[in-house]
Amino acid sequence: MHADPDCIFCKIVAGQVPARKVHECDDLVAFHDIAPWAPVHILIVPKKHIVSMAQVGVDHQAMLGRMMMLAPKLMHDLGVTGGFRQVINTGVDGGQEVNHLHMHVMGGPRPWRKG
Ligand code: DGP
Repeated sequence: MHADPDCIFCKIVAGQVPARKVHECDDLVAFHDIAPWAPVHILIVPKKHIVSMAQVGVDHQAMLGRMMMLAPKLMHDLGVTGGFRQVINTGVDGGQEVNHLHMHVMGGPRPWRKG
């Protein structure tokens, strides 16, 4: 598994930094965001260190499809019934702060920050 020793999400994937994980499979991990914008705010990350959507290629298509489709399952499992947002920030101008590809999945009763 490719990992960056300085990456906080790689450390969460490896279990070296604690996180409230809600899912783990061959290529993805999902856990609660430490600074939630919404009542339920999950991050879905690839286990492999990929910096952002600007670095993905055709080899990542299946993983990205699984990432996209994991969101509704997790929201259902976490009791979110009224809808949710899926957001990926890419690069500095995209507002990305952690340089390990991640999808925000946010739901729960409004009002909450639009982000
Ligand atoms: P972004 O701006 O898209 O790069 O969002 C990064 C998110 O990662 C932000 O909402 C806060 C979250 N985050 C940063 N560090 C940690 C951490 O150590 N643990 C958890 N659970 N979330 C973190």
